[in-house]
Amino acid sequence: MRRLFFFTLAAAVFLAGNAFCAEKTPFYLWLEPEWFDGVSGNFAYWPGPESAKKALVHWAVAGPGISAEWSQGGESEWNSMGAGADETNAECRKTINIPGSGRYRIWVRYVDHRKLTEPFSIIIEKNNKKIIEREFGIDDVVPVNDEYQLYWGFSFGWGFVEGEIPEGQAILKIVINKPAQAWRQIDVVCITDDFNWNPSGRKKPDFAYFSAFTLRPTSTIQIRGNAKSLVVGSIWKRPALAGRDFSMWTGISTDKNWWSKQDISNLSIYDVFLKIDVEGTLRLNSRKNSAAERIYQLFHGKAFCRVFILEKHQIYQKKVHSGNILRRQKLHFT
Ligand SMILES: [Ca+2]
Repeated sequence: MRRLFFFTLAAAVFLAGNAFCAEKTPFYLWLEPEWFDGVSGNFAYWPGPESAKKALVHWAVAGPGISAEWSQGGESEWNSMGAGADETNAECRKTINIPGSGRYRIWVRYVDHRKLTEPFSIIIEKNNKKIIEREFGIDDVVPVNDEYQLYWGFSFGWGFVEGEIPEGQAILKIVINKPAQAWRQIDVVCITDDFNWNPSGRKKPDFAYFSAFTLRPTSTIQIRGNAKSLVVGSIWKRPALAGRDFSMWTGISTDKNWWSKQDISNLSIYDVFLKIDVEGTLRLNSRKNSAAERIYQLFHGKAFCRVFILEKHQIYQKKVHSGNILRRQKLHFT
């Protein structure tokens, strides 16, 4: 179940050509060896010396790393694979597809122990014949006085081997056939025909479209266009509604008989409010004033924030502090 946490079996990065680049598009095949056939179980060096030496006769999933790995940016796709220092017989493999015959560089990211060996071999086979083979872990790929080497005694580093590979299927193997002075731990293999690419940490190669970011226009006018035909304010001004920039719609009385009796040309908004003051509060409290004056007083009173809540075509007057307004879900205005 642990493998459910891994993102991919192997990440193959095929970069398509683009219209802006006349050069051949590089090929990168990024592989996570912890998913290769022949890798099983778990390996960890951090429980102690015995754990770091133990031989299992196979590669095992290592990680996720703890402080040492995380301080170096972590392992690609969360995990790596490992084998103990006493291991002498372990092999894992992956079938790969090479897009065209030619020369390729096979990069491998692995743990390089300071002043200790960690031998393993990268092998490419075609039709059961070895066409590329190189042993890693004898020579250093990280300077012995690298900061991580000095702090942890080991660190991830990249090494590579080059060779001719025919188009089509081939087998990539990672093999241990001898003991080491320290455990073996491998994170990534990347096969590429881009000899200018230098890996850094667990960072994958850039996608081809990234190269478009460096393009610069030959003419500023062509890119920016021409705004001479634009009139400032002509396209972002909101259309008026009933002659206003903003209006709040609200339900009012639907009493047909009442509306039929009204002189619409002289009807004020205050008269409408008064009509639908179903609780009669306005009439009870303000009999000495005109409807307009009563509504004005109501709206502009300082002691309370008065809120009308519309519900089923009726308006109820409430005396509430302004802080309570948002607790009422009905439409309101002050
Ligand atoms: Ca990995």
